[in-house]
This record gives sequence, structure tokens and C-alpha cells, in this order.
Amino acid sequence: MTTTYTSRYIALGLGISTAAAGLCFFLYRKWRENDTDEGFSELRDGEPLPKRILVLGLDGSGKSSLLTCLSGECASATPRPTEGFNVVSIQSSTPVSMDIWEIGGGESIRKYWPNFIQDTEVLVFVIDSANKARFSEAYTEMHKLLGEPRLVDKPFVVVASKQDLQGAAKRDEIKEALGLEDVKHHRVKIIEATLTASSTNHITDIKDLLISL
Ligand SMILES: Nc1nc2c(ncn2[C@@H]2O[C@H](COP(=O)(O)OP(=O)(O)OP(=O)(O)O)[C@@H](O)[C@H]2O)c(=O)[nH]1
Ligand SMILES: [Mg+2]
Repeated sequence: MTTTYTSRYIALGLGISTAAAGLCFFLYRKWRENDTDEGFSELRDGEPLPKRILVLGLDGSGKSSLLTCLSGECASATPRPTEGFNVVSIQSSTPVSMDIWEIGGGESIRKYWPNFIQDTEVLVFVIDSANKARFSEAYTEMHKLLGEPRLVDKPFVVVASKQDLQGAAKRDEIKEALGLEDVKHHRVKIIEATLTASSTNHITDIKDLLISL
């Protein structure tokens, strides 16, 4: 599938508390709903509203890097840890446009993740494939999320980042480490990725997958 994209990167890596970020998110949703009682996926001015994609995962897993890559070019500089959220809006040549949200993955921020779940249409979970010592922590956080009633039946994409690093786990190992065979009520896709400027791959595949789900 060939698709062209334009994107708007609204970097709101807030230095203030993520609770305030949650409030911003609520207000943003209200704004996108255009003051109507219609659902988030309804039409606005005759156009479908952007598909809402939520990107979560442990700190340092590669979420900001993924957003940067999706927004155009992967960053050559190291991203700063996200203290609030980042959002990138992608317009494609298909009728589907996407708002892709990342919430910081630090331990103190994870408790705010549920504030951002409402209206999510696709959940993306990023895992650092090379950091096997944190696989069990990732398993715990991922399964907590999948127990969230608002995410039942939503497509679920695991991005296995840092494939360029030596010893990075491949799809099958990630599948087993995260217990993906046991995931019910979700269509699960795993995609291996490298998210650095020097060696990027699978970004177009990820975009096309997110559009198609
Ligand atoms: N080698 C390599 N490094 C990567 C890759 N993806 C991300 N990184 C690096 O991993 C580090 C963390 O990446 P981020 O994108 O900031 O991780 P994050 O998940 O957004 O982290 P938080 O915002 O703290 O939750 C950075 O130094 C990135 O440059 C990859 O595919 N390969
Ligand atoms: Mg980040």
C-alpha cells in the first residue's frame, strides 16, 4: 500500500504534572468533538475525525522516537524523557488521518495512563527488545492495560524497538515474554522496528498498519 503523509508534531512534553496533562487532554477531546454530543469517531464538518492512537510502554522503550519517526524523520538527537505527553497528527492521502499520543512511561507517570485511554481506537505498546531485564516489568504494565474495560476489543500493536542492538529479542521471544498468546479480546500485531535516524526500518509498515486497523 502506498500512502503519502503530512504531519503536525505538537510537542507537549509538559514540564508540569501529568495530571494537568490529563486535563489538557480532556479539553482537547472536547474541542475535537466540536461542542456536539457526537462520539469522537463521528464526522466533523463532513470529515471523519482523526483515528486516535495511544502509545504506551516503559520509560526508555522508544515511544518518543516512534512518534518522531512517524511524523517525518527519525530524530538524530536523543529525545528527552517525556514528563507529560506528546502528540503527532498525521494526514495521509487515504481518508484516514491519525492523532498519535505518547504518554511518558516513567514509574511516577504510569498511574496517569488511564486518564488518556478514553476514545482510544488503537493501542500501541512499545518494548525495548534489547532490555530483557525489563521484560517482566513490561509484561505487568501491558497486562494491566489490557484489563482496562475501555480497551476491550481494540486492536493492539506491539512495537519491538531497538532491533539494531545486539541481542535484541525477535518477534517470537517478545511474544512469549509478553504472554501475547494468552491475550484475548484483542487483535494483536507485533512489528519489529529500529527507530534511530541512522538506521530506520518498518516505519512505513507501522504507519500503514495503523491506518488499516
Ligand atoms: N539503538 C536504538 N536506540 C533507540 C531506538 N529507539 C529509541 N532509542 C533510544 O532509546 C532512548 C529512549 O527513547 P525514547 O524514545 O525517549 O523512549 P520513551 O519510551 O519515549 O521514554 P519516556 O518518554 O521516558 O517514557 C533514546 O536514547 C533513543 O534514542 C532504536 O530502535 N535503536
Ligand atoms: Mg518519551
